[in-house]
Amino acid sequence: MSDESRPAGLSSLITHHSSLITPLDTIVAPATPLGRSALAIVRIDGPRSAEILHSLSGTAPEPRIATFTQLHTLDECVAVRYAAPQSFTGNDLVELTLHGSPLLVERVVRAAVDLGARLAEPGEFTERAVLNGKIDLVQAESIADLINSRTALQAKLSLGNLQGALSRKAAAIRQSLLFVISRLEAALDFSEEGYEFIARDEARERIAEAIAETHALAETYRRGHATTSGLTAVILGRPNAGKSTLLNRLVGSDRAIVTPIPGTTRDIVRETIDIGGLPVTVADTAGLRQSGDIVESIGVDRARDAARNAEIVLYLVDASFGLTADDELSAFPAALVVYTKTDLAPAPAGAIGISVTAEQGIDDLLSRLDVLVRENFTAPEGSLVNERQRMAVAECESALGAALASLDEGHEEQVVLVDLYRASTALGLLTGAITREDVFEEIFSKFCIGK
Ligand SMILES: Nc1nc2c(ncn2[C@@H]2O[C@H](COP(=O)(O)OP(=O)(O)OP(=O)(O)O)[C@@H](O)[C@H]2O)c(=O)[nH]1
Ligand SMILES: [Mg+2]
Repeated sequence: MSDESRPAGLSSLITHHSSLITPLDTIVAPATPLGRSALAIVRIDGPRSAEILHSLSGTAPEPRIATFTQLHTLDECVAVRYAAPQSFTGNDLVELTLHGSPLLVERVVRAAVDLGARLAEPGEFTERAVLNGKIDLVQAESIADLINSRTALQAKLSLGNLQGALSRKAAAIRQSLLFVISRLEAALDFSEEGYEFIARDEARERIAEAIAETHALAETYRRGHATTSGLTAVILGRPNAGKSTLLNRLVGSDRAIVTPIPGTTRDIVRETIDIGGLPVTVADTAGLRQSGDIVESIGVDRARDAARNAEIVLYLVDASFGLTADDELSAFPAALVVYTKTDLAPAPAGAIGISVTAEQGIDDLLSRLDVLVRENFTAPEGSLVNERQRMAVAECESALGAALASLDEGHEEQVVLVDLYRASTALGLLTGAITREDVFEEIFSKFCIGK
């Protein structure tokens, strides 16, 4: 293995990752879904990629020059060669754009394997980019989120984090901790001379500031997670309130069965729509009532469970009957109450009323939902989006709290330093500046092959 092909960048910090123990091998995978399409891309990454391209085509294109060439595997292609470290992965990388036939793609991949490449694991190209310091772990996660995004707002948040919005916040906090750490360390080293490198008050102030920033970051998780994962809105109400009719109207098709018979819906019927820029899974449920019918009563239990776990509950009430003693609104105090069938009877003054039959109040309901989602769930730039990120920031916050307490109690530098290192390590784990193999496996196993 040549020295150039060894992952550089953060490699000195990486202790456990297996690809550093064994020499870097060359990997190959289709980067586009296997199916018939206009074009398909095959990627080859690693020290032997250019050599494999040469064996496949007889050509050795200049780096970054798209070169049309004949392949001996039964196709022609446009080959682009990237020379390390100027590639997505930071390694020598080749991308072949073929005609979009699964057969042709398979032949190229197999030929590359015959020439010494190995089939890539899911996310392995991105993992290599992280190991080479081209992107950090948060950015790598954002690539997966960007690929999976279903609304423009989700894409915007993911792109912001891919471009470093969250990483920069974490790095800034870590930087200011390292400032305090280095000065407390210096004070330890020169303690006999009686030097003071940072006043306790200044250390205290900087740690308190870092706590405030870490706390603000932790607070972004609820919205960040809601934005990337989407929301659930459950339609609840007594039998015949018009729940299934509303679901069908919202999704624009006859998704759920509607009849005049109370107790029509049993299983939960779910459909995802875009509300306020986020994917919202709307769930139609069984009408709430005591029922001797075992199937129906299971459905009613499921309805209550779903509503308890939902971000949004729409509680439907037939305007002709109004709220009754059998309604369960008190169990869902945050629910949005919607009076239905206003073509037959008016909704109480000030209440939200709709009639699907007469197409009344639907636009108003939709715009209220839109505002509800935008005000409560859409994430600001640089938000935390997943549990891994949330835990790292929570660990940092708690370590900083401990460091501050030690300072206030007048403990020695060593004691304060232990917690400051813990906080800084947590931020390092967040961005991948410090890596752990199990974390890597967990993240990259969820990627597509070829990414
Ligand atoms: N006039 C009128 N009838 C409606 C309206 N919405 C629903 N209905 C009627 O009310 C009856 C019950 O509607 P569904 O949508 O099945 O009610 P549901 O709440 O899903 O009922 P369950 O599944 O039994 O809990 C049907 O006959 C619908 O056509 C409306 O806006 N106006
Ligand atoms: Mg129904």
